[in-house]
Amino acid sequence: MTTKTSPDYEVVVIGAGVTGIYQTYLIDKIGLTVLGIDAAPDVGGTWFWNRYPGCRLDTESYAYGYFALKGIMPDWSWSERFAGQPEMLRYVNEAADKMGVRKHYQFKTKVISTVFNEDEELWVVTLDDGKSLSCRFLISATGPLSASNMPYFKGLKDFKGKAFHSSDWPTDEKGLAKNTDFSGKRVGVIGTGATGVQIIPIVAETAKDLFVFQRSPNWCTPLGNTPLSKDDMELIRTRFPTILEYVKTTPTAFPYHRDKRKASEVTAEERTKIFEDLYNESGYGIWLSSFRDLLLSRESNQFLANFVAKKIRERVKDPIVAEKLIPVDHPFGAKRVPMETNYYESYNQDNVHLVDIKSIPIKEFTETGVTIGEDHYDLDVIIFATGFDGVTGSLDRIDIRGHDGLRLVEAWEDGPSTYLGLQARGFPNFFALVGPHNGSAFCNVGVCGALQAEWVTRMIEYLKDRDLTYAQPLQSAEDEWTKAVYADFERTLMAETNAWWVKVTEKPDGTIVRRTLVYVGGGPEYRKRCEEVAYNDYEGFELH
Ligand code: NA7
Repeated sequence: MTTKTSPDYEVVVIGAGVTGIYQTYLIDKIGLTVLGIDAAPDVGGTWFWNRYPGCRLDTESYAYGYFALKGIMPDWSWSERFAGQPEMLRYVNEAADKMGVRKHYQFKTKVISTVFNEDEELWVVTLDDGKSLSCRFLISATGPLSASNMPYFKGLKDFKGKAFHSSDWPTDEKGLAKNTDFSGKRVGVIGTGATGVQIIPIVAETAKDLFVFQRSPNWCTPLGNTPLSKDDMELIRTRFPTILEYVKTTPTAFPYHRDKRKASEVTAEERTKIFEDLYNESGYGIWLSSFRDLLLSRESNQFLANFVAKKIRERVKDPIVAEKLIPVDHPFGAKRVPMETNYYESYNQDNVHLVDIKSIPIKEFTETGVTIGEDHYDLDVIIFATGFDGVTGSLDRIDIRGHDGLRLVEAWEDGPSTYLGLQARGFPNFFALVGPHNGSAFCNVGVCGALQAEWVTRMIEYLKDRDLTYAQPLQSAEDEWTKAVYADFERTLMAETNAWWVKVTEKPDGTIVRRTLVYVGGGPEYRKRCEEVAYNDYEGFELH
């Protein structure tokens, strides 16, 4: 029995995205006081901030979202197989209404620091309005892709046109994206990851000239979006429980299982037929349901890479441009595979120009555009689709201090060290949802984030029921988990890339160290382990 000071709130949840609002709802449901905090003026998280034209899910809409809430959102209908951002934002808003969570949120507020008070075993959270408050349990749901990467470029501040990051798109008073008609404009897009690949074909439709400044091409495959009819939706609705059970069995909670065979176990003709079928199907299938050794065997990977390269050559008319669009620096699927709609065909338009900035990098920006080598490009608008400081970026931007003033950013300097990807020793009572090394960041976040929030809620309930005020991992449990996460990743071809889920650091002697930020052991294995831990009275945690 402990006699600690009562905190202002039992739980503070940082973030009002899909996972954060569900976590806040669950904590409220078990009767604990909870405060949610978000920098945005409303709910939505990634769907609030990313309003660029072309922004949409590339998870099947019906496989993303609040399965647990079907009871209170039985009438929701998706209009497209892969919903666009405005629909996603409406969905999260309606979910927030139905859950009644807005009243627990303080919006337009940033968390500046969180400091663990050892005597009282609670967190002191300081906000950018100057106020501080305390909570027993701190839960971050800050999103794996919310800290934008806006690189420094010489002269950019002098540019007289419009320049913005994709997640900071200018909006009107209703919050709708402005400046989406590029007629008569010369537009530059920097970055060809999943975001750039969504933006480019849309901008190409109206821009006078679109210059795509590409550092590295990605392996992109067709999204295959289609509208969903009323009948489709009725069928989906009847299948909700089955869909949830199904996606829970797949490694990433997307509705795809890998082919049980290795690529070498079938003939060349069969392989081509399989790849062709997958290429023509919607969504991630080609990445997630092709041969089981795709990300383990270089030979297997090369079969698929060759197939997709051939498709790029077929779709892009200019052979020089086609070659520039074929990746040579990473295996297929070892980085995120952007899902595209008319991406490659955009390069067949006279107004679209691909500029390689790897061999000749950007020199500087000027008042009127950008200089690359000796060439100057006049621009009216520059869109930075330069990605995010993935997974840990949003946590690094908060000054999180645990025992003895230990700063999280320093504790994780060489890569995260966690137990179950949920807690780190030295930071008691702090849970990171969809954070590093847990089974949710490399996953269909709509599903995995919710399952994780349910697990954390049960753990907090367990602690409250027993009047326990302190939980942190044992060093041995954390070491074992972290070692296994790194080892699993090292076995894959993903370990050689600089994808957003890899932390790349250069050591003083010039060596490059790549450490994974995500767990690649698969959702089922992850959740099995979490269930075992819970069943065994939170084995591996130090509780009192
Ligand atoms: P990504 O996938 O990280 O892509 C970022 C892109 O920006 C990528 O092409 C980068 O090239 C490029 N980049 C980054 N910094 C620079 C600089 N300094 N100069 C030129 N080019 C640069 O981010 P996205 O937003 O596209 O997608 C992130 C996720 O959001 C995505 O997986 C979805 O799940 C949603 P590089 O490859 O590093 O050479």
